[in-house]
Amino acid sequence: MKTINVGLIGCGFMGRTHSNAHRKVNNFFDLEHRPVLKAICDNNGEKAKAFAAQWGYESVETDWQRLLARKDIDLVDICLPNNLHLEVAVAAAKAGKTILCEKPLARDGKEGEQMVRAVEKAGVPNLVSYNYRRIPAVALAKKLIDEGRLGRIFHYRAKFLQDWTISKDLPQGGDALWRLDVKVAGSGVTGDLLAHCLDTAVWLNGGVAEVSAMTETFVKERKHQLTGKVEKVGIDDACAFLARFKNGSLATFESTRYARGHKALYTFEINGEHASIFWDLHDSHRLQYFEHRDPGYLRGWRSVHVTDGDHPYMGNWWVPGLTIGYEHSFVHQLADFFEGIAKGQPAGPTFRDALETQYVCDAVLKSAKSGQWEKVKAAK
Ligand code: SOE
Repeated sequence: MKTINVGLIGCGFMGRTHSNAHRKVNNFFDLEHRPVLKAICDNNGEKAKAFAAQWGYESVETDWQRLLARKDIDLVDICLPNNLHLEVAVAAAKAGKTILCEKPLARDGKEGEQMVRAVEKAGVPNLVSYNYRRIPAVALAKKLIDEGRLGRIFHYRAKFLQDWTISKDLPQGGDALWRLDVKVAGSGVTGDLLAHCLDTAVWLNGGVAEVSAMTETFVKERKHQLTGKVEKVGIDDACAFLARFKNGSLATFESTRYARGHKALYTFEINGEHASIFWDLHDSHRLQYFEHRDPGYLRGWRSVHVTDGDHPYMGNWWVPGLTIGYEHSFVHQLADFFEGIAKGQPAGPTFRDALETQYVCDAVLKSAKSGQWEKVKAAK
């Protein structure tokens, strides 16, 4: 078995999800590669040390450039805030490292383009962590669509609702709250949550041609955790947009961090000529499927419990009927990434695939400003 020495940068929530996946992947998937937790890097040395002890990293770095200079690091896992993705990924590509980068690819398409150029010039394997496409029920939706069961697609509908930023006393910026600081995050719910919806949507239903969007920032000023000053809030707290897919289907997307009672309500529905599919993250093992070609007296929404051995990924886990959860989507992502490397058939979304999502986000934010329909930049 070939070892892949991992240098992971960032000890936050995503650092944990990725570390957990590195630790588990070989227990459940038969792979040519085995990740070794070589180094954890965070500019806060104490935090990095504690993280290393908790997750079993062999060494600690406090400077990502030193990490990249290390010859014993094969894979750089970027779990940093969005404003650092560009610089770190470009340097990692130049250093010849394999790269796993947390979503979104970047703050905008311009940054994303530079990242795509860097990994393609260096010829290094690369993947962006849009984990929801690797939830078994979502992967089953992809299979059903690819089998042509839905026929012509008419509609796509997605939303991602949260409620954690409603308090006007919540500061912006710094650890855990950088998602509220536009300079760091690039945007609010558009880049953070709608990017997830878009990754799934483009994967399931193809490219988006044009969008018409509205955004709102409900709390206009917040204290900045790092400067201590009250500063203007530059992110979109909520965003809703209409879209036309290249295949002619119509779509609505909505996201907010102001939907009281909703913590992570990601749902999507796709309606075709013959069948429809609905999925809900809060009931993540269920795939709702309606098949119009069933005999009339039997027609109805089926609720498929996606836990059987022949369902995507599930044969690698327990026995039929037993569930897995959010964390496992990251394990699947790593298994697919390593399998792609072994077979020379890159798993998606590569940086280039994720650039397409970035272009849609750019068009959404542009449309919210212009008040016009905006075309999505064509991805090559
Ligand atoms: C934001 O609260 C967040 O953590 C996103 O950044 C993640 O990508 C999403 O999966 C859950 O919500």
